[in-house]
Amino acid sequence: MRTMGFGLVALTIAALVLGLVGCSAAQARGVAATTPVYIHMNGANHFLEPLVAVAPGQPVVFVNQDTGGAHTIVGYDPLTGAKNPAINGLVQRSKGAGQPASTYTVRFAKAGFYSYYCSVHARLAKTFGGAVQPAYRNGVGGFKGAMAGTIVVTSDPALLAADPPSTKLEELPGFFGG
Ligand SMILES: [Cu+2]
Repeated sequence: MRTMGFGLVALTIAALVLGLVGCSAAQARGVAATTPVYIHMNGANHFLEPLVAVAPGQPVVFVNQDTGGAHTIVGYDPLTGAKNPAINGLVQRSKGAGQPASTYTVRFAKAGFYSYYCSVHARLAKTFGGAVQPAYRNGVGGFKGAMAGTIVVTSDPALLAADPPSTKLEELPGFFGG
């Protein structure tokens, strides 16, 4: 009787441990995979979180805080330069603090690397073979880098835990600009 009781407890513990191991890092931190990860844009003409990791199905929300103009989010394959229709967004300019920001939400079912750029503030420059790299677009204000980023879709808890601290939809004063 005692032995059986112990066996039951051991089984329960094993099931709990296995259950925990099966959780994503987001779940382990108490954040569901349905909790969005945010990528913001402002007058610097940059994606402020250019590299994020999300679980399959987890929403990625692009938020435009730029009072100066619209931005696009265009997916592409760095090896071929082909467009990736899985990412194709347009976010209008913001009217400023306290006003709703324009957003674009995207989700990915499959693990992988998803590259994107803003076709208004960056261009795809040819490198070797058919490969391309986002490059600065001359005459564009803001930082002198290419407005581009990558979303890593993964179930790897270490990558998910390395995500930048998630921000929120409404933004802090001073983040607006155009
Ligand atoms: Cu842009």
